[in-house]
Amino acid sequence: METKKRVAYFYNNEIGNYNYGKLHLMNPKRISMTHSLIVGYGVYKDLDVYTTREATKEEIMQFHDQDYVEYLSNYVSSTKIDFLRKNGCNAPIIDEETKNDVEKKRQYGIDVQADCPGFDGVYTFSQLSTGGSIDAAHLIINNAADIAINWGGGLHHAKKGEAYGFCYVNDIVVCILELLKVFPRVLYIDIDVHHGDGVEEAFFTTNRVMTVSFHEFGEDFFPGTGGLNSSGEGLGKNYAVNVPLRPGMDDESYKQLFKNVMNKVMEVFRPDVVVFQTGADSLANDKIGHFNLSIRGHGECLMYMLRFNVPVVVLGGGGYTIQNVSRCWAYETGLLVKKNLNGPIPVDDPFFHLYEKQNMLHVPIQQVENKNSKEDLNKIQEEVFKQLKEVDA
Ligand code: V1P
Ligand code: CA
Ligand code: ZN
Repeated sequence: METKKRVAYFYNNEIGNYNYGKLHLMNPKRISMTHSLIVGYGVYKDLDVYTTREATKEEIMQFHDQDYVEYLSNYVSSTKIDFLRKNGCNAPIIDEETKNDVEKKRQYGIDVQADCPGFDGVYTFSQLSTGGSIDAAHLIINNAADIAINWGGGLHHAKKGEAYGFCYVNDIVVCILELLKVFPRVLYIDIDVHHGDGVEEAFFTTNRVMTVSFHEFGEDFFPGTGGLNSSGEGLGKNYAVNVPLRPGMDDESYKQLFKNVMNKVMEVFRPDVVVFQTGADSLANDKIGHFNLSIRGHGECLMYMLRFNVPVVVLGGGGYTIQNVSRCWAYETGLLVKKNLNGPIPVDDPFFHLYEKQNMLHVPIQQVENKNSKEDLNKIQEEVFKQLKEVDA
């Protein structure tokens, strides 16, 4: 008989209040919107709910360079400095040299091409994102949960000494480093529409972590890494798995490929624990990604991994049509506690006005051309299987 899984959920009300800037596509409000739906649909009572704490500098420095973390933790925007000065604050706010050092900003990836703006609270925001992922790992380590969710995590692009692609601190790498203190083998799965480059890079030379990323690839799609041939180095050779895809992936083709690849991965790698990055920019109608997945299709991939009876840390990630992100992650939280959410958005939801155009949890998707032919997908699967044959875990 299948036993009920213990599902833990990390949330902090503060996280939705951080702001990347008016014109930016990353909107932390989607985390609060997800939470409201989780409460509104009554999923909350089936979860062990934890308040997310801020990760410490020492925890973050398990992966990131000290000078980068110091820079980030001291960051104060020029707007805030101007505001404080205008309001009579004469005390030194920050080392003027650090603030004005354009070279440092460039070095640490802040403000570069507007992807990673310096905004007020950028460090605390990153600490909250990372605190949830670390404590999710700890619950799994202590056998206090079978599944631990942190929708505020999943920021897969951040590099050791540099912010990148909307990500400042790589909560996923820190989470995996925690798990590696206890578990011999960790499997990382990434269904964000972008390549999970920061996580791949961090574990490129080890055979204790297998990274598997499904992503859109080609025609200058960000970040441009994650081709089939990027497969790990040294001891890590063959332990980085990439599934590069063209626009238009639909439920049927994505689910089939996902299940086939993950079945083989589980057979050859036999992980002790799974970390699942559930980026929702692979859904249809995303403002950046060009896949065409339904919320149900996306959720089926996550649920597929539960059959292997291995504990799972579930993290968020990208997602730029924010109503669909909250729909998707609330639906997936429901699935994890065996509830199949559907129907209208609860009318008393504090964000109800944002769903008014389409007030159902599941939204119809238009047919778009799938630029991946059956032959292309068979070829990719064949190549991935060839790589996995070489794995001797
Ligand atoms: O394409 C780029 C860079 C800027 N170009 C010159 C190359 N950046 C992308 C970054 C996407 C980050 C995705 C993060 C995640 O994987 C995880 C949280 O989802 C980019 C794009 C784009 N269409 O690819 N940045 C922006 N758009 C952007 C738009 C408006 C304001 C700021 C950034
Ligand atoms: Ca991905
Ligand atoms: Zn993404």
